[in-house]
Amino acid sequence: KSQFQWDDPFLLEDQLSEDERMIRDTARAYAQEKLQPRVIDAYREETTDPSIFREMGDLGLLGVTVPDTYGGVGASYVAYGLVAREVERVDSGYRSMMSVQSSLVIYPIFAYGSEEQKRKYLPKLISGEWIGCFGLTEPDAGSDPAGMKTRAIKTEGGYRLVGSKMWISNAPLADVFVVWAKSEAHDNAIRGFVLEKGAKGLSAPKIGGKLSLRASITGEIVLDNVEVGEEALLPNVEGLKGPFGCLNRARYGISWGALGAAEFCWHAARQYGLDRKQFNRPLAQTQLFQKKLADMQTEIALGLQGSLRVGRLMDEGRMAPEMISIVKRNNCGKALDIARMARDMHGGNGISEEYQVMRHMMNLETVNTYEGTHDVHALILGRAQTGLQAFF
Ligand code: TGC
Ligand code: FAD
Repeated sequence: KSQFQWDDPFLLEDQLSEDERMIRDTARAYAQEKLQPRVIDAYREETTDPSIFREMGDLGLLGVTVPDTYGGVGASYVAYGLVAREVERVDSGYRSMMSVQSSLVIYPIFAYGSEEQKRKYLPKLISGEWIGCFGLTEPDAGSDPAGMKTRAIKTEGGYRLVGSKMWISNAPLADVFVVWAKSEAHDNAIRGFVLEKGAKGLSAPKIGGKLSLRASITGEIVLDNVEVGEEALLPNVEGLKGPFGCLNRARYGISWGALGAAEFCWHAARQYGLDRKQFNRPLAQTQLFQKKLADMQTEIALGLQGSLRVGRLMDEGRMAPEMISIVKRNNCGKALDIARMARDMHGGNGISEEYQVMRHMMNLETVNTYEGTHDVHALILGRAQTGLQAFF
């Protein structure tokens, strides 16, 4: 009979390649040694340290799936997921910074950009020298990005961008802005544009007062008649499949990341239950406590296997976006339930920043909402199995 490993029930470790384990170990060491010591203060003070991008870049943790021609390491999507899990074990905000840079900025330039755009932007984004952001959501267009109002108006030799984007991760720090707009010159189809900090009319004010994801800066993007040349257009994609192609990758990474946060909360609740005694016995020796730990272990183990399977299918080129909706929706929802449960299992201490479970719980509210809310992914899956559109 094989030994049961409580913290790796299905022996996920055995299912990883040597290279994947190596990248995962690098991410884990970085996250624990460099991110963990600063996260409590960063969250309390609502500050984002931009040097994190450079640190991640130096270790090869940005754009890991991009080939080395452009500075990446050509790793698998499973490796990308493992990086997300390790970074989010510390904080969802730090994983957000990484996944926007990798999946929402580096990926569209790699997949849809011209050779000049790739050579100009990718090496500096992958090294973390430049910080990127992705502007899709608008004040009046969140779940329904087709309703965006931002316009690209044709000018002689380029475009004039007018509009605004809302809730944009990294925006106030960004050097490179991937922005989606309806282009009059292309029958009003949605097109991607790469803008640079300092362009006249471009600004990115910080959104303050967030009670979630406080270690990751979020802003607006204001496009007040920003003039760009033809070379700013991403030439190789048109329509919503452009931004969705990026979101597929980011949502997949989030499915791993959310479980990293959940694992932190599970392990913390278990340890707390072993250490704390009430009624003359450890809390962990009560039936209710053990039932909660069993639920956490089960959901995390199943969720990780789901993400691993989707990652392998992505690496084989057999991914359908609905697969990603299943793991994004399930793993975020379950992680949020687990964090709330862990908060409760810590009693009064659970609300203290020192124990960290409440920070994860607050973060996961955002993670469950962005990149397609829990309910929007249910509608994507409902449509895929009934053939009936229930969005409108
Ligand atoms: P629909 O008619 O379904 O599709 C329009 C076109 O897009 C194509 N498409 C996809 N292509 C690739 N991958 C996917 N996942 C795709 N989903 C759709 C589709 O084939 C079609 O192409 P074509 O060529 O026929 O035109 O579009 P709809 O308007 O009905 O959309 C419905 C819905 C709800 C599925 C969609 O709009 C949606 O997913 N809404 C959620 C919005 C969202 O996820 N926003 C994320 C913003 S970015 C963000 O949150 C970053 S946070 C990052 C961080 O900090 O970590
Ligand atoms: P809405 O779409 O208004 O939804 C509100 C509620 O209505 C939700 O519960 C939703 O599920 C429900 N709902 C919507 N439509 C339906 C329907 N048809 N049927 C039933 N229920 C429905 N966006 C970017 O482009 N780039 C970023 O970098 C980025 N970073 C973010 C960072 C943070 C911290 C946050 C909070 C958001 C970020 N977003 C970003 C935006 C995010 O993707 C949106 O908030 C999300 O897609 C939801 O859109 P919304 O906020 O407009 O909510």
